[in-house]
Amino acid sequence: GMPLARSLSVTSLSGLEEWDEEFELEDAVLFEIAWEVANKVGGIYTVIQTKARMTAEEWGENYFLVGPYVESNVRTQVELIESTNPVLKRTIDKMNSSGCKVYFGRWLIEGSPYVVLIDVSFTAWSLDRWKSELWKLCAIGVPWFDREANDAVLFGFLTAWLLGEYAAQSEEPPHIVAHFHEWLAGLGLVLCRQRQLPVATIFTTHATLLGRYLCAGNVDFYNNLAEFNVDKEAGDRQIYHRYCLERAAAHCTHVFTTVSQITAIEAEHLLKRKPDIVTPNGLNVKKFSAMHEFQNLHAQSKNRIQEFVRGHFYGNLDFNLDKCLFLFIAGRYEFSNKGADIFLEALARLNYLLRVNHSDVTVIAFFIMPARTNNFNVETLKGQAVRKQLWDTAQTVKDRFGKKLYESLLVGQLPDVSKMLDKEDFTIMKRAIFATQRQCQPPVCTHNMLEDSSDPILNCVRRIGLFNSSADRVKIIFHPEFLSSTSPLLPMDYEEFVRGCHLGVFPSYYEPWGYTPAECTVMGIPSISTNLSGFGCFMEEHIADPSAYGIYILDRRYKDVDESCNQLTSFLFQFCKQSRRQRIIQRNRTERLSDLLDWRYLGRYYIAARHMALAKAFPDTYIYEPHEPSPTSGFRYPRPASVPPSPALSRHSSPHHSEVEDNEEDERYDEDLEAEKDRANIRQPYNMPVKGKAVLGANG
Ligand code: U2F
Ligand code: UDP
Ligand code: G6P
Repeated sequence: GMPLARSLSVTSLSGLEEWDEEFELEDAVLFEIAWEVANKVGGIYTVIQTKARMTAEEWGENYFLVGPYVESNVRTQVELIESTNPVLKRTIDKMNSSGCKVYFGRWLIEGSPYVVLIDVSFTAWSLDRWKSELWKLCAIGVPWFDREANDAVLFGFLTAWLLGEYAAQSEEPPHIVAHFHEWLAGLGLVLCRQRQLPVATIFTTHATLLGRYLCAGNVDFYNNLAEFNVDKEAGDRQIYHRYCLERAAAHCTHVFTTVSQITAIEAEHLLKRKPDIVTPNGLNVKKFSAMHEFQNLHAQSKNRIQEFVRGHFYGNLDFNLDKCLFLFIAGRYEFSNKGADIFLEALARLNYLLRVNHSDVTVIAFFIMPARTNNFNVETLKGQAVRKQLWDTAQTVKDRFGKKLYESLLVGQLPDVSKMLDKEDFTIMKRAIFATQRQCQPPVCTHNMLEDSSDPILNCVRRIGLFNSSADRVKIIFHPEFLSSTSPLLPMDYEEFVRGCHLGVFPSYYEPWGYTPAECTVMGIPSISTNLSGFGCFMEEHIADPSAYGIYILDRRYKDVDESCNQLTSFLFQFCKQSRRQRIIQRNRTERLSDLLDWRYLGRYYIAARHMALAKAFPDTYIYEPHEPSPTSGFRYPRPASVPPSPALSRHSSPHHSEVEDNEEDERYDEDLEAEKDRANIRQPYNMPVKGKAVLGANG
């Protein structure tokens, strides 16, 4: 028979509560179904890819991810094999002999989980038949021109077919858990229920369709949540059929979950069902054996960003790169949902503050948001070419210099320094300098934009007038493409880039979770998020003094835009006033929060959701008893033992400060002591009032 899957017991995570689960999974099998399995589109890919190792450890041979077959993805990330599970093998063979194309393999990521990949276009001949079945069944009409919705129909019917066939091929009635993510995968769930398959279903939504659309428009979203006429709003935006698919999945499922409290409240109003449990997003945290390795990585990556900046600002390098701070915003290009609008406005105000205070700090703000482009622009490429040329020139002169030095030493003489550089050396250097003079200012945008005149970032930059001129203390670089280590311009992958920056800025208005600040945190890079993002609320709930840990949470809920913008400006200005030493200390604190975001800790919510679903679908076999109190309620990181690294309060801002600024041995020692004290505190966590179940809080 099949090996029994065992439940995982969550072991010690430096002070975080342990949680032993005594739940026998028996012979259950888990299918996790999403359009982003081995297929990177956005944040759901990150959820599935980072969670795989932990889920595979728990479910072993009984865990299968189900996604679309995309040839280019399979070529690079999947090893196709035969299924060793006889029931699944029969299932796939049967489908393949009935006009489907279903593949089986191992996804080559940590945990190497099994994947079942379905070629939806191969079965496109069934689309019309399935659409009319859908119409008869639940009166959802999918228009022919909506490509994504068509894919959702095909994927839905095919995944339900897979699960139904698996049940039919099993000798004994199986216990199947099927976890569906997002509306694109939701139809499979609806069909499982309608066909009364022996499947315990979970639906996780990572945002709501209506929420995304309403927020992107000009709507006071959070104050009107209860008021929206959902059908009309969906209809007005031509997404009524998608909305129906999403809402049907949310209502049909045994267990409904979403990624944060704030999205739970949104779902309750817009989808008309309260989630049963919140399943926050975790990460697969890498631990380095050397405590300070992440600090070294910061320094290395920062050097590479500095090289890029040297090229980009050639001819205008009149600022001190060592006093230059790198800020960035990254993600899907939703100008106001992601808060790029107030970031730009705050940068304009920061520029003013730094100028009137005669600050020697220069801020470079990177915008990494993909837009339609026609490749890199000439001026930007030229910058890097010029840098290379100057570098080569310096090397040439250095070699000539070295040779003369050597000759001189060979004859037993100290060199005559005034003769080490001759006329030719000067000519070479002058020529290089002449060739690199520049008439224009360093470009704001690295690419040729297809919609240059209507682009929201560029238009905002035009309005606030931040054009990278010498007088500006704040410079802007818009890179409208995701980063890649093969880029000729900035050859770094995203993770390396984040490590090299000083602060991630994510002032989102609509953000169900927000992986970007979480990723910063586990790499020890401070970030700004908001109390309208799932991540921000989660951190606020779990840390007594978030900003001391480099987690700045902007108030966008109780403040109007202008007030929020002022607060953001003040965060940025305070950050600019920190010394290097303070930044190092703060990064150490930020990194110490990693355990809180690790799947080894947050995975327990997914585990709970599965147990709830099994108990609901198979009450004779499974019983679910909720934890009392709920799994993570009450845990809080204490205020750091030493003074927060705010410039005004820090014990380090003594008059001798600048002399000791770079003495790192010293502060590492301090910081280790501090960490020791913090750990001691964590063992006796604050006694937080328990807010009932870890489901829906009252803070809406
Ligand atoms: C929702 O999805 P999103 O697609 O908006 O996801 P984000 O959380 O903003 O994550 C964006 C991902 O893109 C990655 C980055 C993140 O994993 O590392 N990325 C990249 O690969 N290269 C780059 O140059 C820049 C970014 C929802 F809106 C979010 O709130 C939820 O967090 C998410 C998952 O539940 O779903
Ligand atoms: N480097 C640089 N700019 C360039 C090319 C190289 O700053 O345009 C750096 C590179 O990152 C490396 C160093 O210069 O840190 C060169 O070291 P390498 O070992 O390649 O050469 P060496 O200095 O030993 O001749
Ligand atoms: C890390 C490195 C240090 C470096 C520092 C720079 O801590 O280990 O060697 O001095 O980063 O910090 P900064 O915030 O100025 O980039």
